[in-house]
Amino acid sequence: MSADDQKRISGEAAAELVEAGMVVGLGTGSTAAWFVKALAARKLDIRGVPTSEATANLARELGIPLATLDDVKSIDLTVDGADEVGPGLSLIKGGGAALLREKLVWEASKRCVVIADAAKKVDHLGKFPLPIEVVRFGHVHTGHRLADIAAEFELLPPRLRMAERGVVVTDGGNVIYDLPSGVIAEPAALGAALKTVTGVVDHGLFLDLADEALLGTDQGVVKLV
Ligand code: ABF
Repeated sequence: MSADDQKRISGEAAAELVEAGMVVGLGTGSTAAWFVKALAARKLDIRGVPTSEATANLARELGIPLATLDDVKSIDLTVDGADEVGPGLSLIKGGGAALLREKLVWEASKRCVVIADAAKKVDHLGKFPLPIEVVRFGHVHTGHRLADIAAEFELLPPRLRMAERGVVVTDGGNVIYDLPSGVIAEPAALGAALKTVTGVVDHGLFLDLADEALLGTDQGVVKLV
């Protein structure tokens, strides 16, 4: 089974968790897109809260009624992808540059389910560079302070995320620095240290936020709790 097939079956399995009347957080990325497509096909009476403009556009195209996060008191269920699924359902997210809206939606949700292909499951976080969302104003100076934090954790300095058209800018108008780590030995300590840096909005460590993961594997969908 291809990675995309694994993403598809995990997204389709998550779509079956949704019930009529729910407010549903809609994740970002290619796995989450499979979930949104499968959810739309069910034509349930739900409201979706998108975690990115890209997901909002997809949901609109597919006819899913949308609400903003501030329109709703809480979210019943959020389904979203991840870059890495580590021990205790610790996650690295943000490869899709949507980590800030994702984390805000996750923290407003009663239940959060991660969907992913099998390769996303790792024994320890860090092979995927950790995305850090940084205010654009003075970001070069913020990047230098992030390099100091990285050195304290014996990690390489972060790199400004670029695309063909130039600097990657998030839906919120911020930039992303990616911290190559290899192994993040102390995710909670690293996350806390990053948040002390003026100019850092948030980072892609999602710790103690996921309630379960649905992994697409060659043997079918495996649930991790
Ligand atoms: C999003 O899903 C991002 O946080 C994460 O980077 C991405 C994973 O992308 P994909 O599902 O395309 O592998 O939530």
